[in-house]
Amino acid sequence: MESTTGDIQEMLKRIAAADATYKAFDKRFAYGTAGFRTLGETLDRVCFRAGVLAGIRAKMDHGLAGVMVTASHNPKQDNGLKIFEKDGAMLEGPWEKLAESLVNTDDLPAFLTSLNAGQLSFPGVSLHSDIFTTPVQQLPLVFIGMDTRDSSQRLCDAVSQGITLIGAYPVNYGLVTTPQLHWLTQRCNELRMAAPGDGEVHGKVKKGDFNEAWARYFKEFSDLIGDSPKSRYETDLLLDCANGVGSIQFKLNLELMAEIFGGKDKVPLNVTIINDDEKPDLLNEECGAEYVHKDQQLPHNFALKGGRPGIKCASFDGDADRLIYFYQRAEGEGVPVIIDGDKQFALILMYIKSLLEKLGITHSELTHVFVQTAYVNSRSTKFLKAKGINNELCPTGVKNAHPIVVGYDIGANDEPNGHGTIVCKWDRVRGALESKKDSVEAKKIQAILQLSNMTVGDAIANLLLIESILRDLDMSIADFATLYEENPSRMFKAVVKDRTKFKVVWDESRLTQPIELQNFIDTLVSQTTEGKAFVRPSGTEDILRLYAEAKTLEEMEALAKAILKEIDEKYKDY
Ligand code: NG1
Ligand code: ZN
Repeated sequence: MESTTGDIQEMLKRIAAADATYKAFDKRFAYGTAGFRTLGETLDRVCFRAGVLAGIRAKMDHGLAGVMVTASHNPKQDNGLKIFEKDGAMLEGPWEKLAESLVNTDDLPAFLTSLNAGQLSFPGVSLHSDIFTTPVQQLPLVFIGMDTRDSSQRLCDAVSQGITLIGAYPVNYGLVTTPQLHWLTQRCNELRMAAPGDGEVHGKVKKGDFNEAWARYFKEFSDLIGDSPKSRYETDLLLDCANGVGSIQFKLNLELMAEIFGGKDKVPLNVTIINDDEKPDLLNEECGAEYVHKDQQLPHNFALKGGRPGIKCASFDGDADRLIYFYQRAEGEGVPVIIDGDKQFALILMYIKSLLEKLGITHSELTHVFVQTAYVNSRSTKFLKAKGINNELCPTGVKNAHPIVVGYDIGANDEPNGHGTIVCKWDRVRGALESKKDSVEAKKIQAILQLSNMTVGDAIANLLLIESILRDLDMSIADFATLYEENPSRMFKAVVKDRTKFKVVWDESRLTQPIELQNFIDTLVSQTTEGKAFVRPSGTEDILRLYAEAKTLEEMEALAKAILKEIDEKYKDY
């Protein structure tokens, strides 16, 4: 039903009144790689306005969008918000621009009026219906979720208010992991597409559907392997949940797995959880995937529940979309042996590729790609090449990998920090497997792909997927770590006056400006055994990042030191 002018004026009045209750800050909020992300106490108005935007997004396109309130692995005082599409994919680029303008406008009602009248336009955004009208056929819904931060509930309420006042409907899932919310949103979208007349479909999407689905997928794969004894695979796993929402959700998975398998002792995975305190004060504090990976430290409480040399361990980050595997090599050693995202996905792709080879399915029949960032260790690249895994680089950020991945039948993308996913075109996979569909290999391929959360990188899904493969291949955590041996590498930060002046080639592996700095790096790298180094401006922090790698730790450190010195001496004020 069309809104009358009076209705619209009334709606705008309410929006203006609510907007005025939120504190404005004298700064521009940017929609970066991870959405809006900064100090939680500055985000109330941003969240209210982003709620308005998400409501509009849902109205435009078959009535569905998602908003997750989280700052992931970042410190507890931060918070953030990410908007995503009905199929669980990241918000479309042009809409990000609109979101940023709307959130930062001086006059929200005037902005909305101009937007609706077409006086304000954003390339790539097509508003094919009135933003103030609520379609009745398929209600515009926005699925909302949050992590365990102090500010999350308050910010979620602000998001809900924005959604409601623009005439859309918030569906609040409370404490969920980021990938869980992406999946629930696309699940609802799928059900809606299957039953377009059913206006109540969303009521059938429960947050536990996610946990149930993955418990079942894990069991289905497990049934294919059978329970023959394993000599190397370790069923015990020590899991660090970063004191975040991942522990709440994964415990549900474990309960459901115990039910499905007919008892906890029948589940071929025995998880002991550490850092499962939901107190917001402890979130990501000396624990979690980012801490273990970047600081190269064992998480807090490691030894509390049986952590010791050789024990298989893993860490989630604060919203459970990153996963890092690790173990302690020897008593007293603080630096863990880390199995990063690249190695996890090398294992997954190798596994699938070997099953395809057993079935005689070639690359041209079912294409695959593994998309990584310039941060990949060069030993990983060599390994993948030797194994015949088709490998491409893309700039940092999932949205950059997505367009490449969808060009293949099976595609994975990851970042060393533990974020990654594998997706497929089900019709192509099923088509290629059709004549062999009764073989155990074909069943395993499908069961493994089913274990992947194809909407976004998911720590819970990836853990169950990787454990399934390790068990089938009868591999220990030490075997996993030695899949290939990385060169020593590290990331460094350099502060410069204006990082935007540093320009890079598309895949970020080289500077195009200042070219003298790139030449300097090239010369040093050519003098270093298996040297690799690059500098790029961070997309999320006001710094330059330097990646350095070499055959030995000493050479790597010397390489990094020389580049940092050069930046400090010649490019600080560039
Ligand atoms: P920037 O700050 O652009 O390097 C960082 C991570 C990304 C990704 C984003 C979003 C590294 C080197 N970079 O990006 O992988 O996670 O944050 O959170 O880890
Ligand atoms: Zn995260």
